[in-house]
Amino acid sequence: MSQFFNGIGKIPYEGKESTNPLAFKYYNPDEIIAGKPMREQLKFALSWWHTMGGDGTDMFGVGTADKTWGESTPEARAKAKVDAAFEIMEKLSIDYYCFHDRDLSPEYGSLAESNAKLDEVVDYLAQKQKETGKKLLWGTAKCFDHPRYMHGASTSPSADVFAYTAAQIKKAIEATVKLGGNGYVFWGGREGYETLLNTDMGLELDNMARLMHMAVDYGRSIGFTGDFYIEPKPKEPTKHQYDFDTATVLGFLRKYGLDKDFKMNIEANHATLAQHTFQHELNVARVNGVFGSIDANQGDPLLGWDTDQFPTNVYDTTMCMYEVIKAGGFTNGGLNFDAKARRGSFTPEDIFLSYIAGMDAFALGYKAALKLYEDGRIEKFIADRYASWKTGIGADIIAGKMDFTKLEQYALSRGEVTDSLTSGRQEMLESIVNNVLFSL
Ligand code: XUL
Ligand code: CO
Repeated sequence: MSQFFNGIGKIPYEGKESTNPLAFKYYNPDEIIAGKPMREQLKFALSWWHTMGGDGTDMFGVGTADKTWGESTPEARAKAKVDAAFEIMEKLSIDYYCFHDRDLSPEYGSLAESNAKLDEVVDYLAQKQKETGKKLLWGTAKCFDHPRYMHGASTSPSADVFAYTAAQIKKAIEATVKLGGNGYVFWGGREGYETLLNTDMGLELDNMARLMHMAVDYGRSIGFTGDFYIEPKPKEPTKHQYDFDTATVLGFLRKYGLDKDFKMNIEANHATLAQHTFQHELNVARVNGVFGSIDANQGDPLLGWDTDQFPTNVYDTTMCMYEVIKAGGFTNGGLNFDAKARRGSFTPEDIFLSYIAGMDAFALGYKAALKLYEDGRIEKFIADRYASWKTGIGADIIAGKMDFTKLEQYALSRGEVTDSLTSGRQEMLESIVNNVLFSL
């Protein structure tokens, strides 16, 4: 097998005192943490689209990084991408990867030909997985870049486009199942609208649900036992994406009876675009029993678009992992780096340096989150704050023993309630977080 990164060896864990840029300072893959090796707790995944395909092209300029992998034909490039990806995963101690069908193998002249070429790459991936033990976290289909999807895929006004979408997703689910993936993602793509002046939103939403039901039926019929995910995002590429945020998606899933098969794939930068914190989205998913997986990245708070930066904000990774711990850890999901090195970070080393930055930020965040959880002050504060629901009138309300008339009687006899209000202590709690974070 050819090596693509000859100058870079396996990235070692050297600890926090190390100044070697090509070493982990916090991510120690085999260190046992909360009963499992760190690599199993964090379940890092490489994103095929950014890492193997993204060359820095943006609206103002062409690519800056060479992602041709030394090949000029699409077939040879697809195979070289596999070799290069497995080399990156091996050297970075990343156990999982995620793909869109067209990241693995592009579109050819017809759907049948595209399918046949995709099969070849999937067979090669299966062989590489067997040789290396690397795994597929989730698969998805790129139903948004080809011009046929200009008005959406399952929400296109064209029924033919709906049919094409179904065919493409059928194949992507087959590839996911063949590679043993435990997740299949629906990210909105162009499922949304630009103007309501040309849009039948009711029909589009019904159709989106129709397609998802078909996906579930087909996936289960070919032995997919994992989770289907929706990845909420409020805008971009369309002005209004139907999968706006977790709460919106929950309403959709429940309305259409999809909530038993779908969970959320929460992306940090998408949360920011929805004017939520990353933690908010994770929390909404957790308390509603639909937390699934994470697209790890970060946005720029001053920009209104999806910058997909590698996550380095440890405060955010800490609060993210705090939610993951409270959700009971990952089951089928994991931490997929839906992140790209900046356009100016164009060298092969930048791939490694950016993953090291993101992985260390999550390892550190996980350690801090565990410490925060074990410290117990935050959890105790929350429990105490709601103590009035454990006994007396609160317990009676929860037990369903009360109604408006009885509550009115209670309120009349109880009188004013100010004496049962306590401070929210936000500043004290924020300082506890700092205390735990910076005494690591
Ligand atoms: C787009 C995005 C996608 C999904 C997979 O914003 O996040 O890459 O993660 O389709
Ligand atoms: Co994403």
